[in-house]
Amino acid sequence: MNATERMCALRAQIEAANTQYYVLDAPTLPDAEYDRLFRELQTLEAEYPDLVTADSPTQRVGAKAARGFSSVIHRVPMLSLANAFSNAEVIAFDRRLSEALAGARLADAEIEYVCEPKFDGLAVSILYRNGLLVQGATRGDGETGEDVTENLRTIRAIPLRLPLDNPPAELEVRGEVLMMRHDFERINQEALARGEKPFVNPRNAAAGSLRQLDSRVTAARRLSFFAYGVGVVQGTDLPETQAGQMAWLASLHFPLAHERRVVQGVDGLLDYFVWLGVQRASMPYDIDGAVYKVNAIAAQTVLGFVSRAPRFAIAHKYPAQEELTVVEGIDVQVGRTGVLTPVARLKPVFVGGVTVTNATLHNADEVAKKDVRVGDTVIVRRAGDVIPEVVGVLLERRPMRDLLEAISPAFVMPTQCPVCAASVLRIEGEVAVRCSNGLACPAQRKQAIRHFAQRRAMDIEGLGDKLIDQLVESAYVGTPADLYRLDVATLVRLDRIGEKSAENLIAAIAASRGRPLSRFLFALGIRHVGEETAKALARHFGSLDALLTASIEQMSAVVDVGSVVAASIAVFMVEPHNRAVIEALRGVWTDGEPQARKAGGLARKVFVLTGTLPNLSREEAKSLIEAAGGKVTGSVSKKTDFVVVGAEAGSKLSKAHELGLTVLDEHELKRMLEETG
Ligand code: 5U1
Repeated sequence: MNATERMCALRAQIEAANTQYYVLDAPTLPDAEYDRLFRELQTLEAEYPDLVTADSPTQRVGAKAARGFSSVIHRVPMLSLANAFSNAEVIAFDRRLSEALAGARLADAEIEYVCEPKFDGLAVSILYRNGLLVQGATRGDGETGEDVTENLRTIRAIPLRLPLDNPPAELEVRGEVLMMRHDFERINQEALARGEKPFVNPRNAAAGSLRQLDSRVTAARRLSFFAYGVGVVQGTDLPETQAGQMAWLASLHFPLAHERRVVQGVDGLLDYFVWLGVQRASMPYDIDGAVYKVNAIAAQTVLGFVSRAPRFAIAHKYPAQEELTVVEGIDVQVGRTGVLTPVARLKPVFVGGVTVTNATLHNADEVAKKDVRVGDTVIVRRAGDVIPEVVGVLLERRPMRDLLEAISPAFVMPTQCPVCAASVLRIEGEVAVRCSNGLACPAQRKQAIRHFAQRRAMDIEGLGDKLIDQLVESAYVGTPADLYRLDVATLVRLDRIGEKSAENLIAAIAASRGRPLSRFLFALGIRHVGEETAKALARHFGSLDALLTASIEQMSAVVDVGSVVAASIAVFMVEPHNRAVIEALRGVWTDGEPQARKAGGLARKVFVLTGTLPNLSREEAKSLIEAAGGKVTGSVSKKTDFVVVGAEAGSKLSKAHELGLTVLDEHELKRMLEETG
């Protein structure tokens, strides 16, 4: 192979790896191998500069800094979308369209729509001439944007050349540039390590990164891209549906949201909105709603545009997840393990669908870094079910600094527990500080009971926070074991507890007897023992007594349990107070772990999920498999029993074929679950 051939092969191999990694979510090359190929190509190109091509992966990062961005006029304007903030507005949208299309004899039944996430990023346009990426631009005001070609070229998810033998003379692909949450965390950590101010959210980070004059900086930020449409097209015919056009873009190696769906009618839209809302928290990037588009392009053409927005599409927005409010105080809360957490008391603000009055400030270092003071205007964020947090301070809104220094000095972590006044310890190597009083501290006691009773642990219905506070403060309950000694006569002595509620609570406590060992182990609140670890321990040891007599080595041998977890369990179990509580709780848990409903069914079968299943989310499929006794892992190996595939399955499917594994689709999985159930 001569140098030209080798360079050509390397380029193809590197771009294929980029597509696998960034577009198909299915990496094929280890990072070290990718870097080795990349360096080999760089060396060859340095030796033969005349053979460097514009679409070479080495050319994604321009070496020199630009002076400024020139303007790009959008030949097809980049429109914005009308917004719907309620179901009623979506229903009105569908009705408007149905009437307009019925008039044009294009719809007599329900309208077919394409639904996709509304990315919380920046809209861009990418122009390919004869298959080569020649220009990239921001949306700007929709008519004129900025030329960010060099920066867009650094995004590895964007093809530099279209994989077509006869590419169209011109193709403009539109979509959104965004930053994945994990990349956001990483660049913020790097910024903090350099003593710089972190970005407030992934969208700001993506915007700041895309508008860098030096594309090397953009490259280091690792932006992502998702396509959602086309602009100028010359020299090819496009499919006649929106979904068809999207599938065509996917075949050209453009990344598309996995959460795309085709639905029927307004019910389909509203169901999709709820479904996407559930996916939202576990998606790797931020979205702020769903976008609905009429699927048939002929119908889109008939519907046309109204002012600056297409009439055939709408963005259905989730309630805002970030809002501004004022800090009214900084309290310190004591958690289950005694950790002291500063919490901002806020002027109530509606964010992410709920009224927020408190937001975590994490720890003293975070408060110092963000320099949050009483009286400050702050950005509060609530993502999914996550505890609201203070993202940052709007320093420009801070009252005069000197004045503030006098009335609201910088926050200092107390040296005594704010609840029991015991001394506070800072553990070596940890940012957190802890109350030294253990379960003698009422705050820790309350949290331990809360943890024990929660739905995922012993699931004691009706034992809410207020009641736990009352029970602990009245000294009726000091440990979880005391719950099982309560009676109606004792409960009715508490304020605001009637006979009926007391009876219900006693019944709920009784109903929690007999929960499986895994739930009980999780309920004990041993450090580092989460639900999955508790399940693994229960499966392995079968009984609590077997675990109590196990050595650290025997515990470490359990999958999912390392030496740190094993040591933590051992420390918990030798503590006399903990042993006494466990002894007092005998009879409350049931040894053994529920297995697959039919012996030999899916028990211990190992599944891998890949691609998007038509009706089940990954989480749903995982819990169904686990409920039937199976296990879901992330990578395909000889130990895998079944690979469940959906749309756009990547290299895991090829690997399954290579290893001769059994491949199932969603339908077959459901049948298997039914048969073993
Ligand atoms: N996901 C998505 N976002 N977004 C924004 N699709 C989409 N489509 C758009 C815009 C402005 O416009 C087309 C409907 C023209």
